[in-house]
Amino acid sequence: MRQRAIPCWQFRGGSSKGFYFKASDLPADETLRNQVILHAVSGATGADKRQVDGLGGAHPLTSKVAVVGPSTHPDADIDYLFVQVVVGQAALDTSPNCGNILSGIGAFALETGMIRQTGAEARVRVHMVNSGNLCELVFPLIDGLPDYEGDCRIDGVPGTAAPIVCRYADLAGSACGALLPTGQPIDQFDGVNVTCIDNGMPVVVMNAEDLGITGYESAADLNQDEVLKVKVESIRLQAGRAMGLGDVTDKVVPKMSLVSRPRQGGTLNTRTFIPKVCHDAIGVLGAVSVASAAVYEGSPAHRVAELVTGPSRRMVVEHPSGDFIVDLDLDESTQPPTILTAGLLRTTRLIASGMTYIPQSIWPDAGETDSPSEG
Ligand code: NQM
Repeated sequence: MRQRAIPCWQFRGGSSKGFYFKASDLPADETLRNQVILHAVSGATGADKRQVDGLGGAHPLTSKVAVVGPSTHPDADIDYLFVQVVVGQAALDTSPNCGNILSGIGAFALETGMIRQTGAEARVRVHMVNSGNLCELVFPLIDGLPDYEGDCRIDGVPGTAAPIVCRYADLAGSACGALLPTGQPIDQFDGVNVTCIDNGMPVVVMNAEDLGITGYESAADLNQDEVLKVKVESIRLQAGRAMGLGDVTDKVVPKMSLVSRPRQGGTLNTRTFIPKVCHDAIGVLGAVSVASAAVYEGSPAHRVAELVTGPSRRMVVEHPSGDFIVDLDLDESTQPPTILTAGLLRTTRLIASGMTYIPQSIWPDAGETDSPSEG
């Protein structure tokens, strides 16, 4: 039987890479849409960790999807649903946001004509459907299309590109409903003090030394440390329930961040499991959540952090391949301070556009297909 063609764009978004679809090119029914995405990215069965039969790159950071549609929010220009295709598990997770894939949404919306802007600078307000939060993306334009070239360098990405300023408002409780989903800044699981926090991404923050490591090991070494991974997963399953996320066995949240003193002049140092693989850097909103955890006195992150004071705080989150700058604006009239906005820089690039193909047995095509074998 012939295959069905679906328009698809590939962008690098920040330090991730993903497949961007128009919502109108996918089934409206959510269950069928998920089957289509799983097949497109992971191939038949969806459970092959090499994803050899699909588009995915066999790693959580290259197994990501954006579904983009007209805005359903009065203060946004465009809707963005993030879908994490779980590598090797025939599962999708829409509980988290992804700030990296988000950084390509403005470019995608302009490239596909979903929105139009003029002038030297685009300002695209994105509604993150996963959580209901908003983010404004500001980036250079040429003749109404994104200017990708520039001199902004971000860790985890070779070369330089045009900067995308990402301004997030109101991230607290994105997936868990509250910034501190357990109601307090310190909890204990398996005898380890942790902060369960969700400022854009549910993360469990703990001191590396409490888990028996220094926190300066390479990501590759930590990925080989089976004893550590068992300890981290045990805490994750308990923390996930305590954060109201239920059984997180097959979910990609909460992420697990092991923090230690900074070594490169930053605020604090991190090694972050997303959630079973140690990130070579750190996720965007993961970094915002870890930086936010450091605001709480006595918390594991606060204990190791070199903090600046004042209502506008630059937090430099060190990670295995460099550092990530998060600018937090705080209202210090409350105790503890309230985190108002988070700002950061990303870059993006359109890599490819075309058709991806899925079997008609999954989603039958009413008419002719575009299968190239026809030609
Ligand atoms: O935290 C990794 C990434 C991410 C997610 C992850 C992200 C974010 O590096 O907003 O960007 O935590 O799975 O893309």
